[in-house]
Amino acid sequence: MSTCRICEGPVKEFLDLGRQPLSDAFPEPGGTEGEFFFRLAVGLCASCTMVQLVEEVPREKMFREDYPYHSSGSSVMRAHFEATARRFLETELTGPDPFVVEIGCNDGVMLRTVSDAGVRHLGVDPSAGVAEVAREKGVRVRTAFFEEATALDIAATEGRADLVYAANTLCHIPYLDSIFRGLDALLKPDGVFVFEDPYLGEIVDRTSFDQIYDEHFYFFTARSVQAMARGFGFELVDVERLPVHGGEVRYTVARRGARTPSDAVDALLVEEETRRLADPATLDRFADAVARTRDELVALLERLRDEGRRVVAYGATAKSATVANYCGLGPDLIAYVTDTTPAKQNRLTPGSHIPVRDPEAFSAPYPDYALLFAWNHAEEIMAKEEDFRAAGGRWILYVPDVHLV
Ligand code: DWN
Ligand code: SAH
Ligand code: ZN
Repeated sequence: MSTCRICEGPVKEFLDLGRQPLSDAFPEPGGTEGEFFFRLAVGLCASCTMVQLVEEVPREKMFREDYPYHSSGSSVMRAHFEATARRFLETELTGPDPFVVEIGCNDGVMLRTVSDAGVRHLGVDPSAGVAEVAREKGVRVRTAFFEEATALDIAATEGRADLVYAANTLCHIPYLDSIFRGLDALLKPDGVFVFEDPYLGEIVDRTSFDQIYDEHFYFFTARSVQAMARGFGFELVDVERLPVHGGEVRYTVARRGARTPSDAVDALLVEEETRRLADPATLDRFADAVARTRDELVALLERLRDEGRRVVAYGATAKSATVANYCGLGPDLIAYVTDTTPAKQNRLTPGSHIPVRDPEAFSAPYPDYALLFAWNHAEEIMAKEEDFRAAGGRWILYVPDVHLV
């Protein structure tokens, strides 16, 4: 039994996904000796209900100079973050000389719109390569891990913030006690902290177990976020469901008593209670469903191989490291993975060592089947790759279950 990173309560493991690599470290062909592995397992805190990894990977191993993920690689995500920025400009950032800080700004996908509007902002991201790309877009960035010390320094040098925002980043940070002490120092008295991350309710509904990998340490719910916020002197005041990345929730947290919680908070809490989202039995059923998906996916891929079909994968996502390593997928079952990210191309997938090829490889010639690792971008990708299906190709999906499209 491990100890909860939030409340020190007992954490009971409910799913073991085995030995896993760093999900965003793509070795060069012939350069696989030094790969780092850890045990990927998830548990539920019996006390505060926070779902979390049982083992923590050192942050410097994951978020480095050459961190390959660029948020702007999807047109749907670019539109999502532009709309998010515009909403903030009309709501939280309307006072005199407003100031917004983004934790994990990556390549500036959200802050570029804030910068273009001439509003004072600062991104914080430890991955120097993507931070530099943000700077090229006119975004101000500090290459650093956001934590208490960083927040104190920002508050001292730039003043306090009206809004702190984090997308797909807070769930990456085990040390949330330090983050909340930092927020307390950095936010104005009525400032808010807004963050959005994959929602445990969706992960359970869709058996999207590939949301579990080294970088995703926490799997939030309204209940666990409410408990966490209270524990740190804050309060959950709003929730909003988002369709991106397979289903997320955007949480708004304020200082206790500073804002009136919306009806949406209660509604989501009641929904979670009714469906028993934090019950050990619910999570045990999820673990059974994960094993079934693995068995069905492996059976399908082995049958296609035995029939001589040509199968590739689409999108060398961080998520796919979990699928490939948990299911034992290698180059014998998947000829290559195609991906638009130059830093991933001509390298191998982490742990599973499937070659990564550029998008041109996909149509030259089209394969018989394509396993959609980037299933969260299905609409965008299927629209772009219409010719693949027109040529007789079929998509293989494993979310919410194994099926062909
Ligand atoms: O939380 C995280 C999310 C936001 O991004 C990070 N920990 C890491 C990363 O996770 P991911 O790699 O699973 O994210 P995506 O957005 O599902 O990755 C999509 C991948 O597919 C990228 O490598 C780009 C590629 N891609 C492509 O080849 N063609 C994407 C699109 C839209 C395309 O058309
Ligand atoms: N916000 C973007 C990026 C998500 S990827 C989006 O939604 O697409 C997660 C990002 O968090 C990476 O760029 C990583 O470098 C950054 N990150 C990880 N730990 C961090 C920390 N402690 N402080 C700030 N950024 C962090
Ligand atoms: Zn706990």
